[in-house]
Amino acid sequence: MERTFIAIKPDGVQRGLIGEIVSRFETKGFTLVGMKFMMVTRELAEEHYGVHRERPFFPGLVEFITSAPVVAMVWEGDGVVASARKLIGATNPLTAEPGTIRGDFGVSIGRNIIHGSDAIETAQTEIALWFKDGELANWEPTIKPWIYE
Ligand code: IDP
Ligand code: MG
Repeated sequence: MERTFIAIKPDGVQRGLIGEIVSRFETKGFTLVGMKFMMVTRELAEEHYGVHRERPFFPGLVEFITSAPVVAMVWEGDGVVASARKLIGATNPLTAEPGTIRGDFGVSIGRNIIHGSDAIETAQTEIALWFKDGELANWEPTIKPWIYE
């Protein structure tokens, strides 16, 4: 089944939003298959955000993402990659719709609380970057028939 990589960024952790954010994915009906609370190394940050290496905000972004713990997660479900992006909302929290995580909790593009993979292929790359195989659980929630027809 489809999987995506989600990370609660240092601002989300510092602001005490871990439970709230995890709850949104759980209550939506997605399945948590991997989770770790960790400091991000500069090397991992630069690799993860490699596509933005030439952008002016890149040095600040790497500083920010390595400045406090993050919660790295893998969530599973039908259409989870695109759906998670919708739950997260637009990159700039000021223009993100109310009801989305960024729309409800943020005001600044450089403090937008959460990361989510932008495509199925990106998700596969990011999951492999952040997690080893043995860190992911292959399991089926017993509630599944009440979530999927
Ligand atoms: P996304 O997280 O919605 O996919 P991207 O455009 O891929 O957004 O940018 C990656 C991350 O880089 C953003 O989530 C945000 O943390 C940071 N970022 C993007 N644009 C800016 C900016 O103009 N100033 C500061 N940080 C930015
Ligand atoms: Mg992106």
